[in-house]
Amino acid sequence: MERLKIAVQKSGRLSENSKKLLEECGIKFSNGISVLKTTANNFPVEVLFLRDDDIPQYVEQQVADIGILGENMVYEKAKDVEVLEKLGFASCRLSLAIPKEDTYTGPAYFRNKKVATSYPRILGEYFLRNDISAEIEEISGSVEIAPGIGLAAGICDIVSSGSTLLTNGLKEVETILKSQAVIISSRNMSDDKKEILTRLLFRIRAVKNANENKYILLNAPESAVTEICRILPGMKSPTIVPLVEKGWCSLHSVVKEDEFWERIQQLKDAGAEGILVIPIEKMIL
Ligand code: PRT
Ligand code: ZN
Repeated sequence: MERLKIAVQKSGRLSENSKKLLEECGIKFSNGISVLKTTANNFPVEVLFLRDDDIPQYVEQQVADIGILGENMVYEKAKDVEVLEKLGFASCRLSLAIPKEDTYTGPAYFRNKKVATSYPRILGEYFLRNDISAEIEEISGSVEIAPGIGLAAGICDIVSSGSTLLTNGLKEVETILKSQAVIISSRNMSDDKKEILTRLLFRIRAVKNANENKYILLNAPESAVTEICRILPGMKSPTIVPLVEKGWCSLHSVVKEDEFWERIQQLKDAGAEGILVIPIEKMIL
């Protein structure tokens, strides 16, 4: 039987979440894990462990059928692959940064200056779009030290908390790309593999929806129900169950994780009490 080959990062920032995602999809891996690949024993997939930089090329060449990696790497490598799904982890941005004591004058600041980066293609396209001629110095690691050692005037690198820039005396001045982990796929796949991929994507979306939402239960006086339903749209609309106490009911719904705190405040203001928030295991829309 054919198996869908999935490329994931061997060791790095994407590894744990990539493996966790597949496990949350109910995929179990046999114990005989070799360093390079492992086979699932309850779903027709095989996982290849690779450096993230190599994943786009391997997917293009169909060594792997799909891959999990950061959008930054997908766009930098610019291989002929398709981006199928955003996964909601490893969020970061690719930004330009300059010494913190310098005054930033807009993208023109970089005109005729040298900028160090591991992302020459994305940066080159950015300068082209902004009609800036600057020199791009490609380096593969520790980009943030380049201005300090006099190698470049500024840098273009991945930023997440910003603390690396801070400790190196740099400030972020432009965001070129926002990135998160995505699934890419080869453009040529057998019908059998496409079918496995469809089943896998169904599971991934259920896991992703569950992670992005919370189940919420609350008590409210009947007079507040209309207002609360407006705040909590739910999957279709909230479920309302009457309480034994007259004039009160319990409302059940789903709330987005990233709107959660804002919604809770609105619910309290509308008269909700006894609010319970529960993680969702899987969510199929
Ligand atoms: O060995 P391999 O080539 O597989 O791994 P790698 O070392 O090239 O990649 P890795 O594991 O560092 O990152 C993999 C992917 O994670 C990246 O391509 C991004 O999509 C994503 N990601 C998310 C990050 C970060 N956050 C991140 N903070 N990648 C790198 N960083 C680095 C950044 O380069 C800088 O040095 O962390 C530093 C900045 O972090 P803050 O928090 O100080 O701003
Ligand atoms: Zn890498």
